[in-house]
Amino acid sequence: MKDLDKDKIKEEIKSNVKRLYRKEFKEATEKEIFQAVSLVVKDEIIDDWLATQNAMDEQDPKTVYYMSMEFLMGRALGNNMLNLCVYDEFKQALDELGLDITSIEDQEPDPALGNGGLGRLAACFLDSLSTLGYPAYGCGIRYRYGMFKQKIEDGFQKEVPDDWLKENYPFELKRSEYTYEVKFGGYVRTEVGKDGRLNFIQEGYRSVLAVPYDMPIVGYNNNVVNSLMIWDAQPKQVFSLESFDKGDYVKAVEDENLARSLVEVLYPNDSHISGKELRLKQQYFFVSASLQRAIQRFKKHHDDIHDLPKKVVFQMNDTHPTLTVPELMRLLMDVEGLGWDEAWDITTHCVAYTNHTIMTEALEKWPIEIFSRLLPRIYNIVEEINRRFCLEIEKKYPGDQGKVDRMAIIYDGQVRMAYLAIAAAFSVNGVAKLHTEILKKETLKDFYDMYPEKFNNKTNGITQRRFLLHGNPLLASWVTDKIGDGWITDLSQMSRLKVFVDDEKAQQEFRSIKYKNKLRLARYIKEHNGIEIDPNSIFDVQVKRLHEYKRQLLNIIHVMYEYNRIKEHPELDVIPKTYIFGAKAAAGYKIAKLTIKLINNVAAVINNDRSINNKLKVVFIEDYKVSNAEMIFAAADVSEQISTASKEASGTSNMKFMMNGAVTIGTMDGATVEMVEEMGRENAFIFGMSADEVIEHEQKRDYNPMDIFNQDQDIRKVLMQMVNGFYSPDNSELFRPIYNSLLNTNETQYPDTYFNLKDFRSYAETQDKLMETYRDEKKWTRMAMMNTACCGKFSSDRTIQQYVDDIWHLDHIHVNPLEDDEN
Ligand code: 26W
Repeated sequence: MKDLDKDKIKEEIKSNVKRLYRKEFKEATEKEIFQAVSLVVKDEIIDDWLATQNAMDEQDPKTVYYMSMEFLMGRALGNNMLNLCVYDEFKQALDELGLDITSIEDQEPDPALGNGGLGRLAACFLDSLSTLGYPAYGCGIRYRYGMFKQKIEDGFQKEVPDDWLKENYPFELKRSEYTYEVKFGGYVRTEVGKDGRLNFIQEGYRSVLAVPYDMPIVGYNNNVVNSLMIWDAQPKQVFSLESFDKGDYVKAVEDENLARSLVEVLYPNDSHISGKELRLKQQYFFVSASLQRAIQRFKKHHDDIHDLPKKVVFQMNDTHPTLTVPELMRLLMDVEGLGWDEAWDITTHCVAYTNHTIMTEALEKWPIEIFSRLLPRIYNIVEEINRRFCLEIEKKYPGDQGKVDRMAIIYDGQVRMAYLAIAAAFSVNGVAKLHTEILKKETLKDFYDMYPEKFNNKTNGITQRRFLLHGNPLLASWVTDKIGDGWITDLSQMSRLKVFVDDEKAQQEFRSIKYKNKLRLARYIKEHNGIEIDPNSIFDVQVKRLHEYKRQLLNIIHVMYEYNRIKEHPELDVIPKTYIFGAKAAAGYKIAKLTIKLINNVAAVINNDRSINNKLKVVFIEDYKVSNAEMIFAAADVSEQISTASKEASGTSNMKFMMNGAVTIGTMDGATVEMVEEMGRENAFIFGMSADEVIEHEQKRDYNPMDIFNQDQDIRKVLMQMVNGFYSPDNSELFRPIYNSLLNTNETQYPDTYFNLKDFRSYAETQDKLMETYRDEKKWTRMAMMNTACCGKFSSDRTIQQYVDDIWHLDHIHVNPLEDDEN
């Protein structure tokens, strides 16, 4: 489709090097060449981007605005080349210039404007929206510093700022023409207008300018390029002596500080709410700016604002963008001049909400003191929404004050954001079947009883274009060899691989690809961690954010147990195993950070014990992020999905492993349940309590880990080693807090909240079974191949199609490539 051949590419790269750096090509550094290559790719994108814009103007399709505090995009260069279908041409061109395409890709900073699952899901969704040809904007924040870089020093996590914009980032475009003002604080004055209506006027406020940067979201081979708009903040006027003269000195400095601090940093926390005022400011900032741009776009083609729901839908990615509700109300009433009922009718037909967690610590609540001071007019509106909502509850459940208290949006001095979102949204969805059922039956039961029609499930998915086509080129071309390349845009075709799972030759090919990917990861680990690992050992991998509920602790306790066993029984015939961890802990999450230290200390002891003959190795990969994740999934034999059942809303790394032919050891939690449904339980290693059992124990409060500790000598030994200096000779008390979290009853918290000890035996037995299965090469390869063959359901293309069918009802856009003479 492109008239770019490798010779033209070479020419353009060289000329860009000259243009950008006034250098001959041979003198350029890899960084400079990365910029030059990116510029060629960007030029390719621009025409399609424009054409998509034109198509949207002409066809005026219904458009989704995906509102999210986080977009964990990962690197763009390789992905863009692939989606433009020019990757091979670039690879050849660079080859002929004496360069390796992956080392050029490695020069790109990893745009990490997100924490984990929720942010990465948003990025996968954008890729699918463009590929399926649906009009969409991602709306977020252009954090100056994204997710911190993780350094491991003496086994401890150290957070280092992620200065991703230090050098010019090639895949963004500043759009100053879409600058909007966003106001904070002050007070609201009312005034009766000429028409007799009450007008609300905010005065004495601080304000900033929101300036968007657009990033292109390239669809696969279809000329569609949507935009991710991420907002930067600028002061209205830069501090000047002039304003000092006018007596505005303090205001000018304050505005400047506000703008600077607003988008400074992503909150690196995805488990506990921080309740920080600045975070609420960030939320309002990007919501207000995005809505203003959306409404301005709408009004370009429409006179009647009542038609907004026909053309626009806002999807709120968790509660973080819930201010979309009152801000849309404000814009419709205070700016567009509508009355309450009309505004509410429009708003409730435009907003939808996705829930991503049942963990109560993560459910956002804002103290009304902060909320009303920072957003006085918005607070007014939320109060009125709450007043009307409580009346509605009373009407439905007369006399049931308990109901009203449980469901009120404003309660006990706080604004409950999830309840605000549900009261206004026309759709509320969970992210896996089990998760949605738990929302309906437990977490949000009152709301489900009141609005059953709002609730629906949308099981998460991932984009095969990044996590197979780009991340695992060997397996990708093997799949294409076997079944053609239709899977790239229709993952359900993967099921056609099933005919090969018993084919000896195919099995051998599959194994050899896995082996090569293991070599690639081993090289990376050697380079980045200085640890030598054996590609013939089983790669058992757990990579995800560090959380107690995800139970990295269960994993490392089991490693400690295995180590003891090998020491005690050197005659045991075990297959060498390499346990690989990768995880960032929120900077203030003490027990999570200590778990990282424990993993590293256990690694130090085990990896240096010559007596165990390399039967066991433990590696902690520093700075787990999208770019190294792609490589890790491709190399994994075993995928650890061991959360306490009911706690992991969906999980998405489970799907990435599955696609890449790793076999899961896991609990029946999140989307793992549906993976097992697709491939059959015989193709996974399932253990532990079910969600129902967990919930029952939680309700009865009848679990006492001390009983297990007292009875199980192996567990006892491992836990004693945690506090007798075995793994921390310089400070035997170092890991006491972890020990206490498992065993100590103090009044406020339940010991072993996440049932590590309860599930331990079942986990250990299942690990043994896994190792026995691995001995049977054919059986194992078949299982691994079945994983790849059954992953079809877990494409984000499928997920997005379901959002479109059931919630968004978007129109397709048809993009015709620009004619040459238009270029
Ligand atoms: C307020 C702080 C905060 C920040 C982020 C609380 C909670 C979050 C997110 C909801 C956490 C998150 O990333 N959840 C994950 O979302 C994924 C995508 O749906 C799911 O696959 C994971 O199971 C869920 O943990």
